[in-house]
Amino acid sequence: MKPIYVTQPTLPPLEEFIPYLEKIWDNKMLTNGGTFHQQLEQALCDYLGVKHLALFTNGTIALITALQALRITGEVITTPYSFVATAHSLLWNGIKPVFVDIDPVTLNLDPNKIEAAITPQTTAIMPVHCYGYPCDVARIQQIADNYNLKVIYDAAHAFGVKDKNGGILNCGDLSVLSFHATKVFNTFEGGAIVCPDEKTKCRIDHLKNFGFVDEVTVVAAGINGKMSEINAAFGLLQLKEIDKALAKRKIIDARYREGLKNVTGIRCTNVGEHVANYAYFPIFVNPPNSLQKGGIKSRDTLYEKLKTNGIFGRRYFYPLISDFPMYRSLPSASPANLPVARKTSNEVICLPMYPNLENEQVDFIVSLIIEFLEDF
Ligand code: T4K
Repeated sequence: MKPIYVTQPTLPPLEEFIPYLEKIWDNKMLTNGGTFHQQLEQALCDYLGVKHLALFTNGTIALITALQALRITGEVITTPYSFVATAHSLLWNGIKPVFVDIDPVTLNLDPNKIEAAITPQTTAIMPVHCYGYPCDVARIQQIADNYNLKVIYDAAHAFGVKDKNGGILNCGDLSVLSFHATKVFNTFEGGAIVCPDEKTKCRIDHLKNFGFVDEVTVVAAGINGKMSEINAAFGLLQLKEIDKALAKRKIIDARYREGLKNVTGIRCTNVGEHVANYAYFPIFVNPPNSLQKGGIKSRDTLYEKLKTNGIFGRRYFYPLISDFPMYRSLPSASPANLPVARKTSNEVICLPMYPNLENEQVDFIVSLIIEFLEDF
């Protein structure tokens, strides 16, 4: 049987990509803000309902650049429950991450715990809309306003996510998307910064192009964060099918939930379906006798069992970022400071979730989980 990975990109028929390649070959503009780059920026603004968006070569460089664009220094409050790129973007800017625990339902920064972590050095908050579940953006903004802090959302998982007030990508000062191959919308590698005004977009565009404003003027120590024409063209093609892909994800999400609803020891997330983009399908594994079987954690035993059967779920996000060597000596990384994040990180498995996952495959995964729990 072919392995079933946690995700698999949806690829359009190859022949549909050929005309885009022909155009690139004709124009001979391969990168540096070519036609497809411009078209994709506009198409994404329209689709996502945002005013300005700057494409990037990947989400990590976009995060690093977002911090530069707002001239963030000192300390930034962030979550330990994310992909390492979130905190790495701070270190790359010489900024000290300050980890704050997460909310047990949304799995995002707990707004009740942010204020206690603010010091005179704090300049910004970098929350993550983990799994595409929206942060409590209103509370976070209120705190930011009270303390005069910037907010940069790591929205790598949150393509197209809306809350009751509309698209969450308009929240905060900037939002950063990832278009990596494993994401809901992908350009092979890619990312973007969503920004509220033309002036900020201009600064970001300079920063992603080495700081060049024109042939002879460099206004900042910028980086090369530009998206190439091939990536942008692929994005335009992907965008045509995005609604269909999201609808398929929703069906898979519902099938998992139905299959797992009465399974003791497994819990699904519960953030309200109207807000989701079904980017991931995390489950929490917490059987009654979870430390039996030679002390091996039950989550990891299930993870291995799935692997043995060709199902490559992932423990996103284990270990916590705060446990990696470059972070663990920070005072805010202490386990006592992050109990909810730690518990979550020890229980979670993200099951395979992608539009082409078939019903039988979902049912097989569910049956393996049920069989595993019967063993206890
Ligand atoms: N912030 C957050 C919150 C993020 O989650 C991420 C990235 C970022 C920032 C940074 O954005 P980027 O700089 O990446 O744009 C993956 C992705 O590489 C990473 O983009 C993503 N988050 C993270 C959550 O997941 P890995 O190390 O788990 O990927 P990998 O290669 O093990 O892929 C997972 C599975 O997907 C594979 O087992 C097979 C399948 N796969 C993967 C690729 C790359 C495919 O079927 N095709 C593919 O092309 O990090």
